[in-house]
Amino acid sequence: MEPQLIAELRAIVGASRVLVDPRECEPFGRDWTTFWQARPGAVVLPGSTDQVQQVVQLANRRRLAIVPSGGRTGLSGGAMACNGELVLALDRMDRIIDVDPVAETLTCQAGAITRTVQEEAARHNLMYPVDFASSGSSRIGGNIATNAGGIKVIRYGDTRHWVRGLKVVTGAGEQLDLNRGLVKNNSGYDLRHLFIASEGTLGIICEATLALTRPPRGLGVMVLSVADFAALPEVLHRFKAALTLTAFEFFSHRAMAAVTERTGNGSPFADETPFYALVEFERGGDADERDALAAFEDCVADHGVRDGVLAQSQTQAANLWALRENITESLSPRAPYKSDLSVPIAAMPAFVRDIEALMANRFAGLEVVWFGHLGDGNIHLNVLKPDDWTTDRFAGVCASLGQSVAERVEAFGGSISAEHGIGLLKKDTLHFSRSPGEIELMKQIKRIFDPEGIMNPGKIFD
Ligand code: 2HG
Ligand code: ZN
Repeated sequence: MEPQLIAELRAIVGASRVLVDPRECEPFGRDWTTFWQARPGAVVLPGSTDQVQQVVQLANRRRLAIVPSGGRTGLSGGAMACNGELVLALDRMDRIIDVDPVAETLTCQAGAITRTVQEEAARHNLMYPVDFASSGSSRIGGNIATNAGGIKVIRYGDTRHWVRGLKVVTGAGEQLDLNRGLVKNNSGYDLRHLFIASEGTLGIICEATLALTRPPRGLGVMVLSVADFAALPEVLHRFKAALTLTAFEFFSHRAMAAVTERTGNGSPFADETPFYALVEFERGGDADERDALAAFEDCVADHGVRDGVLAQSQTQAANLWALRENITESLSPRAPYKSDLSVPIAAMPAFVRDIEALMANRFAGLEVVWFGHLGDGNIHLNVLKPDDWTTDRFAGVCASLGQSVAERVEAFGGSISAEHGIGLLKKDTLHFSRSPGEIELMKQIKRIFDPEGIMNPGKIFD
């Protein structure tokens, strides 16, 4: 990047807040994906919304592409800077600004770590309920920019449900204060929602006001072993009818084996079954536990459940959750191709059968690991890279696999991205989930907020 530009950036944020050494910059220019090489031109670390605005205004004058960067835990390449872009990293803007216990809201800078927000809410006997395995490193701005989902969506919805207000700097360099934390505001278009899931293509989220809720009095956790995936929708139905569920997750035996191999903790079951379900429910008292056991017995009698474990302590509950939450990390050494799909819940068994047939016919030899959020109709398809394949060879095959899977998703009435976003990974298959008219409107909206096209170019669409 030219020295004059670096000098101008340094004049805005301070000399030490602009990185230019490629080795120092590289980690800021990538996320958790493995298919692309990060090559950022420089990294800028602003400390305030005003500094963000000045950087964006400078980038407009110089036609400089910006990649916004939060916790860099994304799985679709939305935060990859591969073409000498300026990475605008929110790492320093991580302050909790205010908690309002009456309105039950928390206001923070966009770089606040998800877990810090959850802990701050808990200090006020409140809860920020959006949660996922990467909560310890993901940041609120990135969660909002991707409308992150996670493990509690069945009960609490995704990030969008919890955003009461946003302070943003648009791609044109204007500061906007969107919805100002209000519950009720029917004064025209709600621009806040355009920024949620915009993946950094419209501007930069600098501050957020999040709604909080009251935590449940207690939680129960069970893991069930299941002979056949096809049984799971009915098992979900039975448990939903009996209890207030806060999670209903599933994973295949292959997924659990990856975790038990990695952590050294054994399976809770003596006998292996192809699939397992983790059920978490609100537990106000013993009656809820009795209802859970009755639902379990019902499912053993009629719905293909073979065995079950009910946590008797918080430690046991955490150990059962670890079987699910450690899957991504346990698979990471195999650099998997990931697809986060959704289809209607009732169609999930037929969809899984269909994709298994596709894999057997056209991609034989590639190993598939299934897991996900059954209660949300959200399946995570992970395909492991064979050890002796190069990343390029694997990426090529996965591009073709991605097209075939997206065709099947469309046929089943689903979405090619349930929670990770489009980024670089899915932009070639966006048209399987969105109509040409919708894509054209999205492009027009981008041009309004970002007339010079400097904000995260090439993400979501070209
Ligand atoms: C999860 O549900 C995350 O654990 C990651 O969305 C999914 O690694 C994945 O494919
Ligand atoms: Zn997920």
